[in-house]
Amino acid sequence: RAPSRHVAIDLGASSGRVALGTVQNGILEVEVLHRFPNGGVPVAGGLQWDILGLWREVLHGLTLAGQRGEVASVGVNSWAVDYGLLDAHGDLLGGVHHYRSPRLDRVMERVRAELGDDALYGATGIQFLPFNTLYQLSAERPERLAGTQLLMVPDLLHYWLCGSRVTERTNASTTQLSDPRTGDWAWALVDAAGLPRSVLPPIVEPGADLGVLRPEIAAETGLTGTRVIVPATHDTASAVAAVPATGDTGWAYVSSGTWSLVGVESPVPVLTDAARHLNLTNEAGIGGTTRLLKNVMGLWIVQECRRAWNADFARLYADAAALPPGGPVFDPDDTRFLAPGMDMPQRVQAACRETGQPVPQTPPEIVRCILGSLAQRIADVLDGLEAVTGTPIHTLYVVGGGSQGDLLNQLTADATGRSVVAGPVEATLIGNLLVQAQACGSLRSASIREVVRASSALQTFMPSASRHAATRQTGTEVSR
Ligand code: LFR
Repeated sequence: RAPSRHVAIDLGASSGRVALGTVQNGILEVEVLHRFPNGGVPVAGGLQWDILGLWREVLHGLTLAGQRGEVASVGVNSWAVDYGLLDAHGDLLGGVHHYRSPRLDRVMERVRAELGDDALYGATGIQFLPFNTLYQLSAERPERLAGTQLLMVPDLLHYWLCGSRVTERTNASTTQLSDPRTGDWAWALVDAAGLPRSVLPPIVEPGADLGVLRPEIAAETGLTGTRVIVPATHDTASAVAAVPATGDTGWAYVSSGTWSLVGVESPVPVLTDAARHLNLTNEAGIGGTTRLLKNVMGLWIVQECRRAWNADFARLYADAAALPPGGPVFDPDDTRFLAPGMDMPQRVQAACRETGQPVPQTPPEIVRCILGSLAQRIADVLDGLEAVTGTPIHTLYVVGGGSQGDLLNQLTADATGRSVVAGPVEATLIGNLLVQAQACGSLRSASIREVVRASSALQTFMPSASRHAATRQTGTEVSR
């Protein structure tokens, strides 16, 4: 059977990739054609994305793909919650704000007080994060929303690629404006929030066919006949689609990158009080599944320290790994770590000092403290997920760029007492590509996860003999 070829564009908060995927006989080969940096641009006291710069990189990557021959389809995914506003003619109005922009100070608190947590969570099942699209839209000047239409970042690029204006379901779910039961916008909430309904475009499922590239884009890139097939446009949804697990339950995932998204896949949304109290989110996955998960701050804190230190990180990680276990830990989800800043190392030190622990001094000590704190937080969230779902979790799949970090993987195995299976590193690209391939009929009867397992090298980390690990093992034995 002839190979089928697809292009995935994965925009992450710190870097972007354009990759060519070839599916043949149930195996996916991925070749990254183009990598480029990304990040917030500080402008006039706020923080924005360089959306046109990203678009230029996308076009360059597509041109490289066009040089390789025929491509069946292309699709974009990115981080969640951020959007552009289009006027009636389809022109982008102003910039695209970064979810870490200080413009959102206390907006969530105001909206929560007005609408009530029960109503918000009951309508959407989405965790309260200060940057959700709902709060970003509530912070807009009302006149900016009048007569405009919102497109989430991947939707905006799809529009520029092919002219179609729709929102894809997995990313729409992160807005905190959609209903996890119907997959449509939560209209009563939209009305209650005072947002014009006309701002929200129709929602489509992952795998939807948006049509061929605009003629000028096809000519520019050499991609004639290539269709735009919507992947799971939320990067985390694409990554979760590519978790190499077998079976429906008994496992959890961490999509590890700038954020650590810790969760399970559920056949239905879980909107219980217990889920709300843990601030678990019900984001949409592929095939009508729910990603019941929680945002843990992730490698962002390390990335910002790196920016502040400008250090050799391979050396730093090796020194951090050589430190003895049992150092200080802090709550990485404290909102003090959300905003960018050259003082990130000092914020970590302050969090340790305030809780009466030894203060890490050297960069390796600080890195070790951050990774240990992330691992501990992941362990706590896993316990919460087990309690809410009533299903024991025995294996943790770590996917994404952060799965390359042996130290974090081992610390996670130790803190959680579960075996950690690491890889694939490019889970987001893989999930993106395989949703496109499936929509094009190229996987035949194989499931996406079967193809991932057949195509990826994975590494397992067992918990070392910590007290937690011993308890956990006994607990499993007893429950058997
Ligand atoms: C990860 C991610 C998370 C989302 C955060 C902000 O890249 O998409 O899932 O909560 O970025 O958009």
